[in-house]
Order: sequence, then C-alpha cells, then structure tokens
Amino acid sequence: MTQFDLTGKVALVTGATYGIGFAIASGLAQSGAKIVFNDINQELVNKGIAAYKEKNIEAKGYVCDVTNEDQVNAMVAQIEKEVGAIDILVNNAGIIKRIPMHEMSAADFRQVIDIDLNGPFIVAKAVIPSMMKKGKGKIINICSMMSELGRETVSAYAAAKGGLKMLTRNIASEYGQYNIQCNGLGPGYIATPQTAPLREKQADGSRHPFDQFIIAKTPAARWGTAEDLVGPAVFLASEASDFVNGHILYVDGGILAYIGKQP
Ligand code: NAP
Ligand code: GCO
Repeated sequence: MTQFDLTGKVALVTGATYGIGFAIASGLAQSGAKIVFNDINQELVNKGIAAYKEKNIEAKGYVCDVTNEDQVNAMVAQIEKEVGAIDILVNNAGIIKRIPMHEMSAADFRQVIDIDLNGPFIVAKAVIPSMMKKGKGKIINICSMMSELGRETVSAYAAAKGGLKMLTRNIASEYGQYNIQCNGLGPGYIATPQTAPLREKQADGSRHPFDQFIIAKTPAARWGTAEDLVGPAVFLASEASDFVNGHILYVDGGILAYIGKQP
C-alpha cells in the first residue's frame, strides 16, 4: 500500500457539489477514499450525486448547512451509521462577499465569518471525537491567499480566512497528541464559479482588469484550476503527511513569492 493510498478511508468534503470541493473529493476517490459530501439544499446534493456518478464515484450526499450545529451533528452521526467514522475532513464550504468595508453591513460581515470560520469549527468539532477514539485523523481546512494578504472589498473574507489559518494551527496544537493532523490548503486564484465575476470578459472583448492583474501577479501566468489542488489534497489526506501538522500548503502558482510582472 503506497503512502498516498486512501483505500478504506471515509472522506467528508463540505460544500462539494461543484468547484474546488468537487475536484478534491473526486481526487480523494481516485486514491481510494469513500466520499461523503454535503451541500446547502437537496437540489444541489442531487446535482452533486449525479456529477460524481458521471465520474463513476458512488458519493453519498447530505443536506447540511455547516453553520447549523444540530444539522452538522446529525449529519456526522448519520454518516457514521451509514458509511463509517470519518477519517478525512475537508472543510471546503465557503462564500465571499465583495463589498467595500465602509459600505458592508454587520449582517453581511457576520454571514461570511459564520460560514467560512464558524462552519469549519463546528464540523471539525463534530468529527474530532471519533478521530480521537480511532487514534488518527486528517483535517484539511481550505484557506486562501487572503489568509496572508488583504485587498479592497474582501475584509470579511480575509478576516475569516486569516482566522481559519490560526484555527488550523490550534487544532494541530491541541490534537496532534491523538495522531490527528490538521493542515490548511491555500489555493491561489482558481477558476471556479466563486471567481467568475473577476474573469468576466469586458464589453470590448478584453480581459477583466482583475484577470489581467492576476496573470501579472502569477509566475505561472495563469489562473489555477480546481484540479491543481488534487495532488496537494491527496498528500495532506494521506499517511505521506503524518508528520506535517499546522502547515498551510499554498497552491498558488507562486503568487505569494512574486512581486509581479512589470507592466
Ligand atoms: P464555490 O464554487 O462558491 O463553492 C462553494 C460551495 O460551498 C458551494 O457548493 C456552496 O453552495 C457551498 N456552501 C456555501 N455555503 C454553505 C453552507 N453554509 N453550508 C454548506 N455548503 C455551503 O467556491 P469555490 O471557488 O469552489 O471555493 C471552495 C472553497 O475554496 C471556499 O472555502 C473558498 O473560500 C475557497 N477558495 C477559493 C478560491 C478560488 O479562487 N476559487 C481560492 C482560495 C480559496 P451554494 O452553491 O449554495 O453556494
Ligand atoms: C477575491 C477572490 C479570492 C479568491 C481566493 C484567493 O475576490 O480576491 O475571490 O479571495 O477566492 O480566496 O486565494
């Protein structure tokens, strides 16, 4: 059995009907894991199940809002009954609201923090007890460039993802003694529905200014794809990373290392 083999492992990926979560779950499945996922409503869950089936992946889907502790605890109990104890948790579900901070309502700010930071706390708290009993577990929190950097209009998201970086380090600190590894995956700018507004073609057919900006800021001179995250996720989900803990693995094409191409 190679160090990267996930055969027999149960992996929960939150918010994994499409986008980064779907790609990561599909990659974990190709490495042998049994996939369970949740999304916010039955229509999305059904869409996800069909999409996994198209890839010959028998994923089980659950309707669950990651901010609702009762729903999360019920989902985890149902998974443990129907599939087995969760070995790998990928806290992927997340939203972003791009609003200048001085125009952002407290309610909007709270909603982003609730989903992007409280959600990962609630789901990790629900799965840790069975990982402690098993004497092993893997938690992967999907962080962001905004775990390290700020930019205009994303104050709530940056606060949440910065907090998620430190929650990752604290879970690693508190539960490493139970052979539970908690690490972050920090995607760069990835072409998914969440970033579609940043890549929209302009009326004159030119690239969106932010699209051009990211290309200039990325040594790889391209946006990432969700598939670029699969290998790093399999690494963090597997025995190959058993002595990696509290680390944020940035998969950003080099953005964080690069001052940017001279215009
Ligand atoms: P996405 O396409 O918007 O997908 C996010 C998923 O999370 C959707 O299925 C969404 O469902 C679900 N979700 C939202 N709120 C939820 C809740 N309360 N409970 C359960 N599920 C919920 O986003 P993505 O681009 O794939 O990003 C996935 C993760 O990567 C997020 O944490 C994001 O912050 C992070 N990330 C993205 C990028 C990027 O460039 N795309 C880069 C770095 C980090 P709905 O369809 O109902 O919204
Ligand atoms: C934005 C983008 C980013 C990406 C990602 C970068 O508006 O700046 O949405 O936040 O989603 O988090 O790593």
